[in-house]
Amino acid sequence: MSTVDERPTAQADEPEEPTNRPDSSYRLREWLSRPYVRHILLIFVILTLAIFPAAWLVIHLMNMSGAPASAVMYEIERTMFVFTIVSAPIMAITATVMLYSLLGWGRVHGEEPPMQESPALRSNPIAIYGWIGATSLLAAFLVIWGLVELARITEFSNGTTSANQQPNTRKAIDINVTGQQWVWTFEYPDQQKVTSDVLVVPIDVPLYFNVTSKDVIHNFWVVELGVKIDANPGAITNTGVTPNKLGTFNIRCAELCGLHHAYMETQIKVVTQEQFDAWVREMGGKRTV
Ligand SMILES: [Cu+2]
Repeated sequence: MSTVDERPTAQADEPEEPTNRPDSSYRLREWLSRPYVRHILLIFVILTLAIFPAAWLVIHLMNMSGAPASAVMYEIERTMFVFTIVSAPIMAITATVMLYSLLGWGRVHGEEPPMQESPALRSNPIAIYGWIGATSLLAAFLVIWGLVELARITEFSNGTTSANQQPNTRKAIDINVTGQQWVWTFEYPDQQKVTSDVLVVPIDVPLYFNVTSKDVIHNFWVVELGVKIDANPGAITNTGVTPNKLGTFNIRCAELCGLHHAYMETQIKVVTQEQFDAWVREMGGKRTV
């Protein structure tokens, strides 16, 4: 009898105190009205907004040498940008809580006593289901986007079909890529086996790479075109790309392969079909079909 009488009295006397009532919206409003929550939210919004230009700047700096120079690289960059943007709020809230815990928590403001403990979230359904729901949606989005992009990139890189079996209207050019400590060599089997240490290719024509190594494992990386595949001794790996931008771009080795790994680099020159034909003739091969 006495407990029943006391409860409403206690509520009337201390309306500010969170009660045991299962009223989530009241608890949420009460939580949002606390000064430290407002500070945390402010830092969170500022950090989230700061990540957007940072993501743009990273891609801009990456592209100073001319990327994207193929549809594959365009898709890769778009994925990096979208993933950065959608995960920015999660990154920001983690950094905010860390920063506030390190720097702001337990500070004494004037006469206020320091806070003894953090607020409990475990009995707040809005916080619990909101967090589970938001992170599940985010994870599902990343998985679906990733699978769709993977399929598109596989298609743009000519999949796993060799050049002479491609359904493309324009015939692909086969290029045999050989890595060895510490140079790249390119052979054009259909252009009378012209061999070069610089990759010269015509624009808008699909390329099909047969990649191997003479010694250790290397990695054939055509930076601005978004091509990266292992070069293994005794095996051939295949990938392809269609360059869609004229210019000179970078080829590097992306697998630590010994003393001069860092200097194992050359260039890809994307030229017009006429320039390519002239180059092949100059190198001693015949005109491409
Ligand atoms: Cu290497």
